[in-house]
Amino acid sequence: MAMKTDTKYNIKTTDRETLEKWFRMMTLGRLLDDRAPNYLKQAIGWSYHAPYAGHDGIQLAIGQVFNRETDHLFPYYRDMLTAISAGLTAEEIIYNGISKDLDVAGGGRHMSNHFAKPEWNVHNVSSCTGNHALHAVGVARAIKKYKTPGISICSQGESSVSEGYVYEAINGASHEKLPVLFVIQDNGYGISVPKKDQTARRKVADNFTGFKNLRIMHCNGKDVFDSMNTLAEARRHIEENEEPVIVQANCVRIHSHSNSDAHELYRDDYELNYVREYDPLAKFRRLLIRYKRFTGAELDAILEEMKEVVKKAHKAGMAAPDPSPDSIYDFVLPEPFVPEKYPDGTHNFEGEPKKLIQALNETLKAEFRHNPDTYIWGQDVAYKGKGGVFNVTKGMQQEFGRERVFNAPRKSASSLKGPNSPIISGPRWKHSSRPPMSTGVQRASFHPT
Ligand SMILES: Cc1ncc(C[n+]2csc(CCOP(=O)(O)OP(=O)(O)O)c2C)c(N)n1
Ligand SMILES: [Mg+2]
Repeated sequence: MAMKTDTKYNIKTTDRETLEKWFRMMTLGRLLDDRAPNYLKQAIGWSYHAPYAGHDGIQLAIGQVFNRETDHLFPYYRDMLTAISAGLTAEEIIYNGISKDLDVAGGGRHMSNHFAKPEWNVHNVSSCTGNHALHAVGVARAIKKYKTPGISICSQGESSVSEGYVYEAINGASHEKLPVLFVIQDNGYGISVPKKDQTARRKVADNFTGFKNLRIMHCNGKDVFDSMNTLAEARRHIEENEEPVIVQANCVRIHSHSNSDAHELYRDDYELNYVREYDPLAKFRRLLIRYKRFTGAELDAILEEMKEVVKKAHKAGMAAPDPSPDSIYDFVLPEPFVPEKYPDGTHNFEGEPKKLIQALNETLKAEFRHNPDTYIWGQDVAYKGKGGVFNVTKGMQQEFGRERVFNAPRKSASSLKGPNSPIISGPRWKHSSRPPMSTGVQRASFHPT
């Protein structure tokens, strides 16, 4: 399964400029990752921090393959380096960590360590592990339906793959051949639960080997080059073969799960030592020196430079304003729709009384005629003339075609997630640079840019 054809990046031939760029980002990331717990200790903020150390190779690679002009990225709470590699600055990471108004993810509203930049389609995701797999698939459906370039990238830990909705997401992506890159960062644990207690296979991605239209690849997520080559090949495969790919990246978790966990309680000294020995940043540094691409002194100079960047960002973070208390209700609910025809919401239409089902059916059809960006799908909505258990969608597939009205697998979670649909504003969230609303029924507004 894991055919790798692209060995573009390696320590001998990758240009020096690229290597330096990677080392800078990896160094910056680790300085911030190591510093984040201090903010909580000093009661400044960053109440939740899940350190990424040990996932460095794969996270660097996710950010590097992500193209902010065309793609959509759904990172998870451990993805600090992914966010930096995608382009977020040290200031942006700190504003997010200590919930400042300038936080680009959501103006300080989201739980800390949830990195996003909606302006670039680096999306805000829920804290429910793996839930964003559905959203990534929904956006990929929009990319495919609207024939826009780009892919959707979903990143998550290995234990969250056992969630039912992740099955729905992968099943949907493979069934509809959607351009999704699922990256599973396997650090061997879901908090304190080892993966042998999560699923029968050692590599959870292999649970999906029977799926059609799906390529599964494995890589060493601790190794920058293997991660870069695997994700580059995965991206090529998605674009050329028009089907999803799962990449399972083998990582280690050097620290505790988060700042509310103490891994000494369930990991012995032997294990704590060996995960530190696998430190991907230390390995990358050793390689750069051993192959004479950089001297130790040059790398130390970069480290000092990055320390200055972090110091400056820290100062900016401490001086930045908190969100104004008046803004507490902003972006919680969309502005109410005020209809032009009946502004107070009551109509004065006189006519023959109709059955509710007929009225729903006619309303849906009227909206579908009015707005070509409307879609409906789900279990039983499209079969011949039936149109659902109560015939609400009767006649719609015949009138609007299979592209807009179609049956879907039995998947309750994904049907209920608003953004799991082309009913989404993207690649640029249209309404605001803040988190998008997630309502079940909206007008579609997918705006290729
Ligand atoms: C739906 C849901 N259940 C449980 C949790 C609590 N929780 C937070 S992280 C986590 C473990 C996730 O492990 P994994 O997916 O392997 O990612 P890792 O943290 O190891 O990177 C759990 C159970 C949650 N956030 N959401
Ligand atoms: Mg894990």
